[in-house]
Amino acid sequence: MTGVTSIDRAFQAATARLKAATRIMALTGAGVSAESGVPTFRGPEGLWRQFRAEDLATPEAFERDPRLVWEWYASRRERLAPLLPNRAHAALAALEGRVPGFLLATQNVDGLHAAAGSRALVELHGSLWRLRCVGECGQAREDRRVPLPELPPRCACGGLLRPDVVWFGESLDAGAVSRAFGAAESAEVVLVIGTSSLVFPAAALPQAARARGAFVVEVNPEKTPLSALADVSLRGRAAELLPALLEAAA
Ligand code: BJW
Ligand code: ZN
Repeated sequence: MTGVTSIDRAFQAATARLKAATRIMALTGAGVSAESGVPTFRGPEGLWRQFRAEDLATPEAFERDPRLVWEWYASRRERLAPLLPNRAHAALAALEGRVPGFLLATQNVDGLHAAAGSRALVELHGSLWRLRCVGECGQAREDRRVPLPELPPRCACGGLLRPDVVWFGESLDAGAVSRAFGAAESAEVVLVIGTSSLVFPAAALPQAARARGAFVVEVNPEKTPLSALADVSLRGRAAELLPALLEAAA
């Protein structure tokens, strides 16, 4: 069969908008790191199939059993340590160099966007590579040791250290939220890549942008709650689709 398919048309519409835009925001989720070997949360192979979120990713779980929570986070750090950014991370880092008003807001805690060279970056849910003291001093600092010397790890002040990530029921960093919503308020195009669009407030970013007329492009192999709202939903894997899209828009 010849002729232009609706997939081609969607791809071309997204390309044209991206080419013309001077303010672009990208929102990423676990799917952008899937092709680097990082497991997603939801879905058939997802982390929440093996573990209950409320047993491990809540402040109550940490209070109840810090060692159990730390065993899970330590095993994720070990699995993550040798993994590398993929072509989707690289394409987003390159886009930052071409677009003056660019911001990448990620829900990921894996550090792979920074490893790919992204600097206009907001890590909405924190980082697996930073530990924060829940004791007196309250300090957070980068710690890339794998394995950690003791579980649960302790701060120099004697307090327990926790992963500096955002658990369910916890507030996101106010500065991170305000930068991300600021970008969503002014972006002409919003790219939403590899997220199930279920977790708030991150899922509200493209909604807010769309409400004031931004063009929303979703890249995801599966349908999500955002699909009905997005101007274009490109069905496919981030590491294949995103470089092609951003190269066509260069
Ligand atoms: C591919 C692919 C490939 C696969 N290429 N794609 C409003 C309404 C309803 C509820 C709430 C609301 N506001 C707040 C809430 C409560 C809650 C919430 O949203 N709950 C919903 C689940 C209902 N939110 C919160 O609690 C947040 N805090 C907050 O709002 O504070 C204020 C407040 C306080 C008290 C009470 C009320 C409000 C905090 C949320 C923190 C989320 N934390 C986690 C864990 C981080 C640490 C860790 O890693 O352990 O963050 S949960 C987990 O989900 C993680 C992720 O960042 C987040 C999002 O997941 P993501 O990235 O979308 O991954 P998946 O697996 O869901 O999806 C992967 C996608 O990739 C899929 O679509 C695949 O198809 C796709 N894919 N291969 C492209 N190759
Ligand atoms: Zn301390």
